[in-house]
Amino acid sequence: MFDRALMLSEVRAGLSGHPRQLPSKYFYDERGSQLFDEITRLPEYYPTRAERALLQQRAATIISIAKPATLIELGAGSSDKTRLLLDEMIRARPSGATYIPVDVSADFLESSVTQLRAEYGSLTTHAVIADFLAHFTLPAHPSPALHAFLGSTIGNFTPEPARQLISSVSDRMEIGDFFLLGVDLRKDTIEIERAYNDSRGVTAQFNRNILNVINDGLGASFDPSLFEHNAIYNEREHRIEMRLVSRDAQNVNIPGMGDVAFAAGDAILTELSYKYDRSSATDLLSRSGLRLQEWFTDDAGMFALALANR
Ligand code: AVJ
Repeated sequence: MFDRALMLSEVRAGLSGHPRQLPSKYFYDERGSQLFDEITRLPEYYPTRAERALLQQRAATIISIAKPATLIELGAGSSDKTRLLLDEMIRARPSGATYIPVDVSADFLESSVTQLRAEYGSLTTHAVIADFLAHFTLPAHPSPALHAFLGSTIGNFTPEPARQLISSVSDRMEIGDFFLLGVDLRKDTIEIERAYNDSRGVTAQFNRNILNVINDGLGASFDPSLFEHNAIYNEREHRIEMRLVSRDAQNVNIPGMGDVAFAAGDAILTELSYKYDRSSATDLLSRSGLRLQEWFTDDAGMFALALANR
């Protein structure tokens, strides 16, 4: 599933640095994707529900502004919320629309594309198996296109990598194309922290699963039960910081790297999840060569969809 040599070099670099960290992409093996799916249905985890409600409310407006012939979705996953956009696209263009999901997981992509083809008779689909962080070329497609990056996945990126990612989208955009970005909003710390510390402990399992993924990929000897889940909101940086904290002193063997020693209380940073407001989102877009055209939020101010163009 993950490239072994790349994983070793990233794990080696991540665990040798200060602070120790692991790349968040390693949450998502099959079990991790299942656990994330479970997270999206937790009462405390509001972002997925808030974004779906916003799309339900605003899809028609977004489509009437962008008038897309093609929808290009980065990190498409199960394309679940995407249906709300596809429905409106097809309503506006009964003669046919094109959907290009871009995702690293070939299995996931193939099954969701097969499903969509069965559901939408007039839809042309081109699955692109690629890491949206890497350089990839889009297949030829009808213009204009709506490029979508939903789910507040941008929240995982610190400012400079976030700018680079959105800039690479901007570079692929043609005149007349639009970009739709889903961001989680800054709000009461208690409410944000609750979303990452659910009462059933699903987020804790999701967090610890990254150690199973490293064990499977590298033959490492992590015992996930010896690490405690920790998620706090850093108000100054406007981000959730998720860590795994060693309960005791312990050694972990990582073939190709050797023994890594943890003292009780030593932490591994596993995820950052940045929260935005209109001004910081506008700034991110403009530093990436894009102009905010519309800013849609729900009444409770939980989540936002930013619509931008060049
Ligand atoms: C998939 C990155 C949007 O940051 O909220 C959920 C992942 N981590 N609970 C997020 C996540 C812990 C999620 N993103």
